[in-house]
Amino acid sequence: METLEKPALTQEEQFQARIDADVRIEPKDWMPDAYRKTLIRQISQHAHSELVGMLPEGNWITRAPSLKRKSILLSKVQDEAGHGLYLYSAAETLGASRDQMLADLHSGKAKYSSIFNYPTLSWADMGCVGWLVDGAAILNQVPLCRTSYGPYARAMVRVCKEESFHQRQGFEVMQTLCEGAPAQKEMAQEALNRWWWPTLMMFGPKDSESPNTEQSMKWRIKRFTNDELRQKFVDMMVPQAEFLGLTVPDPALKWNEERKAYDFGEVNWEEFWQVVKGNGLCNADRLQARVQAHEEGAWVREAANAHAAKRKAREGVGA
Ligand code: BYC
Repeated sequence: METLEKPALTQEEQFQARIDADVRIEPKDWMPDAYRKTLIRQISQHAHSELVGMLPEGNWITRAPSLKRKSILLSKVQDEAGHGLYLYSAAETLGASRDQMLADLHSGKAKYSSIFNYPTLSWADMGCVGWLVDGAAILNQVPLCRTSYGPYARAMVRVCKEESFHQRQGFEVMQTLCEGAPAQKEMAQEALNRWWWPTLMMFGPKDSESPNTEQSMKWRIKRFTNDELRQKFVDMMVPQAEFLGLTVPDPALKWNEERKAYDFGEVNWEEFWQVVKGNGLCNADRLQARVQAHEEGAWVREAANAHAAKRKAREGVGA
């Protein structure tokens, strides 16, 4: 009797079968070009966000209200630099060059998170960045610890541990202000009013308008959609705002008993796309500060390279 042989799986089908079985993809494994490209795009944008993300908080290091607050803020900003480094390294395992990634950031070609194009105007903004922005980052990044690409997933484990500390410190800044004088509580409310909507934008466009979500979900690069994470964020943050005695600036916000989730108002997508396109309040300043820091750091890179070359020659590496 004739047996019907199953046609062999294509390389792409084998790849998808590994993803579906939750087997991690490692740098030397075969992968579709589009998977590699999507990962380089997402990881490098993420790395850039960490670097640019140092600037709004860096703005307050010299003006922190106490030595304790100053040293906490300083180490938080240093952590962000470290996150950028893990992420650039993860992108390099996919064949991306660090010089090229940085050149794309400096020329304005590469994207980074919209949130860092808003100014930090008061000390309460340090509370809001930690509480809301890092809170959003954690919600987005904890699932990325299970992303399908090994080096990215492993980098995220450490990033998330540090982000949890950052978020706690932000909440604690907010709590201190809310339990303080009326003027301090007002400052906290005013900061929440400015940061709430931009934080909701961090999760990206609505699913129906997100060109990358569907494929990234199939490849398990993303484990939740933009809208799913945004909803989780609102559900997590509203009780925290209530605990602080603050009002979330959204008149449409309402608990929906049927969905067991909050209904909330529409994000201003026009503002989001303007910021993404480079027209936000601080886009130009942020890029200029990054370019200047890179130029001023040239001597450090040159010295490190010269030192490495000398050591290589002395130890006969490569001989
Ligand atoms: N800002 O198809 P979509 C942090 C772009 S670090 C700017 O949904 P995707 C922190 C998107 O790139 C925060 N651009 O894209 C650091 C795409 O454009 P391209 C960063 C945005 O990739 C220091 C287009 O819009 N976190 O929290 O499937 C201190 C269409 O979007 C934004 C990460 O990078 C935005 N908000 O989903 C404190 C996490 N949203 O590339 C805190 C990893 C979307 O096609 N990244 N765009 O030209 C991700 O999870 C995903 O890339 C996103 C977007 C959810 C952000």
